[in-house]
Amino acid sequence: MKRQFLNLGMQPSANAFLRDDQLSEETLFSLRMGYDSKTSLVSLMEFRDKSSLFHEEYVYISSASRTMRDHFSKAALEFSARFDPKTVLEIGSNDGVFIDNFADRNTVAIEPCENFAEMTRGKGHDTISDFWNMSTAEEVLQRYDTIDLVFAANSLSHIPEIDEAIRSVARVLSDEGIFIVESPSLLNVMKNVAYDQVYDEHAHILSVTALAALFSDSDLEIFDVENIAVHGGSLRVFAQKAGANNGTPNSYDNVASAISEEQSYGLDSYDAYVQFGLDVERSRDELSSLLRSLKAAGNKIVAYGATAKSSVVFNYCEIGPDIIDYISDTTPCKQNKMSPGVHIPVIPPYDGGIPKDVNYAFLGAWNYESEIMEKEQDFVARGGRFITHIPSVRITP
Ligand code: DWN
Ligand code: SAH
Repeated sequence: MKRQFLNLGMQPSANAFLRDDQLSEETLFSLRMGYDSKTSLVSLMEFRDKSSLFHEEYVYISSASRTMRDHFSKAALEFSARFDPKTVLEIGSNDGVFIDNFADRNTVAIEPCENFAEMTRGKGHDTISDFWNMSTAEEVLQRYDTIDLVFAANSLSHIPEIDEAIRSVARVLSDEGIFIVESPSLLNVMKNVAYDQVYDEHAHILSVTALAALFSDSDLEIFDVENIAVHGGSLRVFAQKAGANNGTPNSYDNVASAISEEQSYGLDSYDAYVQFGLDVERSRDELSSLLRSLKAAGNKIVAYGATAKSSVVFNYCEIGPDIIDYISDTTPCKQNKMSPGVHIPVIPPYDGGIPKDVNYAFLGAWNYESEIMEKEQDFVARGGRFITHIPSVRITP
């Protein structure tokens, strides 16, 4: 049974950027997260209907940042060298940023959003435009005997029926096949008070502890874990069929130490989540008062990156266009729309970077802080400053 520990109030869908004629149709829902002590899984108290979130107008483009393009091409090289898979299947392939690196192999892309599915199909990848579940797995098995490598980056956490999704992976995996999951780590979310990873698309926030139990129900086992920097600190978990032989003594040590680190932090007890809830309220109060006092002192404040995360922050902290003039974002289909809930205008970035009249830019895309700092050196050089709430509310540099 899930026990609630976080209530982020009434929130819009985090990626539902609105045209003017859609403003009156917007609906809000209660965004709450809970912890299930039986499964160790942290999940939304109520799941949203997945076809209302992932459809042909879905706006998040994985290739939008250099950081993620580089991350996925490096990952593909590493996996090829380490496992040499003949068949690669990706769950939540988006615009193909990962799977495109496997042009020389048999590839299957699973992507429910038709706008993105068309892109991978167009590049020659066998693409199934549907949600990953047992029936999609059976569809795959009509075309391939088995799959050597299944990759799910920032997608397994999006699937309410996560147990069926994992069972479906076990169904297609070859005997020595590998299942690699990347996902923001619950431990880092809690350490960094990154409550903005909690929104309608994220049905769960994953830990090694919870994954180990879920995998074991499908006769899979984790044989390695890496901590990776993307999305504010993510896990990369490697699983195989129980008894397969892909691990090394060192890799099994990584698994044991990741689980013991999570337990030392208290991820297996409700108390740690209660503390997280209090940390979140403090973060909200600090950010809200910082932004309001800077604005009252006559500063011009904008936001950088119309992320799903920033939708959560602005709605939870009640920060609207009276404080933030606009959000700039490179994604064409978010531009010239209003941000969900609080309705801050989203505009394309200005040529030449953040304009001279801006004093502060809130980092909606705080997970790309170094990429953004590099691009916006002129802003910083003339005294402009960024604001972020991660890992604590601060002005930088
Ligand atoms: O899990 C998810 C992750 C992978 O992506 C999805 N549920 C939704 C989405 O979450 P997000 O919107 O918080 O993701 P990002 O990757 O933090 O989004 C970055 C946004 O910032 C993009 O819209 C592009 C934009 N951006 C920009 O305008 N200028 C990014 C950079 C680096 C920039 O310089
Ligand atoms: N893997 C990419 C995209 C992450 S965004 C990356 O890491 O950048 C989440 C993606 O998962 C979206 O493209 C979404 O359409 C997809 N997705 C959501 N639910 C899914 C499901 N049940 N099965 C397969 N893909 C899903």
